[in-house]
Amino acid sequence: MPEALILDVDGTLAETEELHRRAFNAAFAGAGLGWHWSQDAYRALLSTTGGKERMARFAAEQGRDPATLPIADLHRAKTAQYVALMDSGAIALRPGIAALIDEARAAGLRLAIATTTTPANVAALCRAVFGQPMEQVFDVIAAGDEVAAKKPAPDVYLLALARLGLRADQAVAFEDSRNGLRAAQAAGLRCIVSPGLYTAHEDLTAATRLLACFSDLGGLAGLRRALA
Ligand code: XBP
Ligand code: MG
Repeated sequence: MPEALILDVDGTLAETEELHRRAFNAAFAGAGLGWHWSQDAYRALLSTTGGKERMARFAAEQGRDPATLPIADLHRAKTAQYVALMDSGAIALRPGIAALIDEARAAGLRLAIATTTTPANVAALCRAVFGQPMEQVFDVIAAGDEVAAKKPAPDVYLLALARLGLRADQAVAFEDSRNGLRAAQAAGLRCIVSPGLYTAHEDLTAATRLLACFSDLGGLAGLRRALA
C-alpha cells in the first residue's frame, strides 16, 4: 500500500473546468477584450496547462503579441471570478473522491495536491466542498506557479514528493487528463486515471488503471489490487 495519495485538482477532485471557463470569460468581458471561449474552444485550449499560458497562446492565435497584453492582471481578475463562483456553491466533488479521501485518512495515508492551478483556487474548492481550510484536508499542496515547468513536465509531482519526503514508488497519483498522466509518470509515479468532461476524448490508456469513475476503484482494497 502506498504511503500517500497525490491528487490533481481540476477535473479530478471536481469538475472545475467549466467554472474556470466562465471565470476566464468574465475576466475578458471585464477587460473589454471582446474574447469569449466556447466549450469547444476551451477543450482545445486545455492542451496548454496554466491559465496565464493558455491566454498567451490564445492571444498569439489571434495574431496578437502576448507581451502587449496584461496577462498577469487578467489572470488575477480570472482567479477572483473563479473564487467568487466557487464560494457561491457551484461545485461538488466527483463521485468516489470523498470516500477515497476519508478511507485514506483513516488508514493513515498522507494526502497531497499536485495542481496546475493556484493555491487560492484550491483553498476556495476546499472551503466549498469540505467546509475546511485546505491545510486541514491536505498535508502537502504543490502548485503550478511554484515550479519551473507545468504539466506535462514532472516538476509539480516532484515538488509534492519532496514535500512529502517520499520516493515515487511510495505514492500514487490520481489524474483526469493526458497532460496530468504524463506529468505523474514522468515523475516515476503510478497513476490512476478517470477522465472528466473535458478529457473524455484523450488517450489515457497508459494509466496504471483507467476508470470510468473514481468510485469504480473499490477504495483502498481496489487500489492495492490495481498496484499489485
Ligand atoms: C488544469 C489547468 C489549469 C486550470 C486553470 O490542469 O490547466 O490551468 O484550467 O487554472 P491540471 P489557472 O488539472 O492538469 O492541473 O487559471 O489557475 O492556471
Ligand atoms: Mg486535471
